[in-house]
Amino acid sequence: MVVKLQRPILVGGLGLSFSLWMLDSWHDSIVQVGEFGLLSAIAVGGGLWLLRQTRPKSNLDFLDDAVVDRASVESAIAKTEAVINQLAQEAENHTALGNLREQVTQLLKELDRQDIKLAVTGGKSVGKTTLIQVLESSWQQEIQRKITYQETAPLFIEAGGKSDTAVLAEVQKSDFVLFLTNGDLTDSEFQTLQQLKAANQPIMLVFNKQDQYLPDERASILLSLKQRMSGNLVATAASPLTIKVRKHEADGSVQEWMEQPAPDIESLTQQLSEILVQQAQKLVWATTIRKARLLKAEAKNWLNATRRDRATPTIEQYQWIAAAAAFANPVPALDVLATAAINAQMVMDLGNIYQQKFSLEQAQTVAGTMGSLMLKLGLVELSTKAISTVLKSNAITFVAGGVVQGVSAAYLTRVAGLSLVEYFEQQEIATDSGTALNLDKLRQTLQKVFQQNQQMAFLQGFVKQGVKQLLPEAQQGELIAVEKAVG
Ligand SMILES: Nc1nc2c(ncn2[C@@H]2O[C@H](COP(=O)(O)OP(=O)(O)O)[C@@H](O)[C@H]2O)c(=O)[nH]1
Ligand SMILES: [Mg+2]
Repeated sequence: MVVKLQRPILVGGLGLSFSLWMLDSWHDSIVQVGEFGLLSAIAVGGGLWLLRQTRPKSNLDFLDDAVVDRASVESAIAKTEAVINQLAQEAENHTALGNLREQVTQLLKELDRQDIKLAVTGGKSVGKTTLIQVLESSWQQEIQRKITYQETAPLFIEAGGKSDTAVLAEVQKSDFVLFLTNGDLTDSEFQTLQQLKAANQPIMLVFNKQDQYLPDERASILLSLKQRMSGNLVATAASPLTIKVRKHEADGSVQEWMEQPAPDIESLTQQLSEILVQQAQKLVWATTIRKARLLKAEAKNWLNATRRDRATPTIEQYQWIAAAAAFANPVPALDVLATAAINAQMVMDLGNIYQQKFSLEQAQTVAGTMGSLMLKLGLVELSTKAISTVLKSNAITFVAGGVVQGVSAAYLTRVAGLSLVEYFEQQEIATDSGTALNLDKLRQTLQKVFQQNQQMAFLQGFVKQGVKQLLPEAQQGELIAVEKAVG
């Protein structure tokens, strides 16, 4: 391999110019040492100096900004416990309780965990295994903490294996993540990095196999990585390619031999050491907070499932009450329909299930608000039309008097009820007794739930069910006869 040192066509900051100047001036003195020496000089010059610049923007900053101390971890664990206790209160013998409680006990122990968990992730064959081996055998870190390495399953593999989501969830349980790439970031790499950052995961982007590039390519990749990843970034060569070394003897003869360059991981170990010396304790606490939040989400899922089991029959009950009312009095204008469809009592009942207590007056306000939102969003008109269409296509127009209104009222009640349930599910558990509605969120939820329940297949089933509820047996018999005749 012949390395030709060219001045990279890069415009960088002062640091970069300085590193180029250093390379130039080192060039003369190093050249006799042979290409291997030169390679390391390039690594030092092109890598280290470039990277120095990125250091102040470390994405460990959040550890400084946010309060990460023992008290904040304890408070996160307490919040998780509160959700678990709530579940125990609402579903005494829930099968998940034992496991959830066990995990809380583990979390409390984590507060004083000494060893550091380092996850190494990235695509297939980026050098994860190799890097771990090199780090284990050669990194003498200054703090007396045991470091356990964990190589994840490879990311970005289309078929088979672990899903990226599963890998990312697992990675969040480690204290620090080394994310390996072998060149400029692909879209999926970039997105994954963003996700990890969004999850407050301390991370370092490692450009491994940098030996595979010529110095100017290497520098431009680093620059591009630096622009896309504002934070920790280092370049390494965990297992550099063997290179041919040529030595000119005094007698004019030339000797050549192959040499295995030593791994180049110094900038990585230097930065890692610095981070660990300053932040090890905070890293462990931050991990514990992340784990507490994951556990809280798990407990909340169980709680929401339990509550939904109780909410569903409630919604169904009010749905048919609304249907009967609108059927019996089938002259309502659209707005009356919307308002009548959302029974304040249903709001109260659902609120009770979700520990959001409303007075009757508050519940009436919520019902009214939802009614006018549904009108404004055009849901009332849309659903009435869709339901008429379904009824017509089933050749049952002759019973139309009141049926459209009845089924529409039932349908809108259902959408309102499911929206409320979904809205309540997103609320924090207990503590906040605030019943002020977040209108924006409610609007979004309504639209989403409406769309989910608008599929033709669902509507057809729903209309049939509605007709069954509203019409006496005899008429239904006729209906079926008509359907059969037509179909
Ligand atoms: N040229 C070069 N090859 C490397 C480097 N690091 C790892 N490799 C090679 O890349 C291949 C895949 O490495 P491995 O550690 O198994 O990747 P993993 O799938 O991410 O665990 C192996 O052949 C390694 O020798 C490096 O820095 N430079
Ligand atoms: Mg591997």
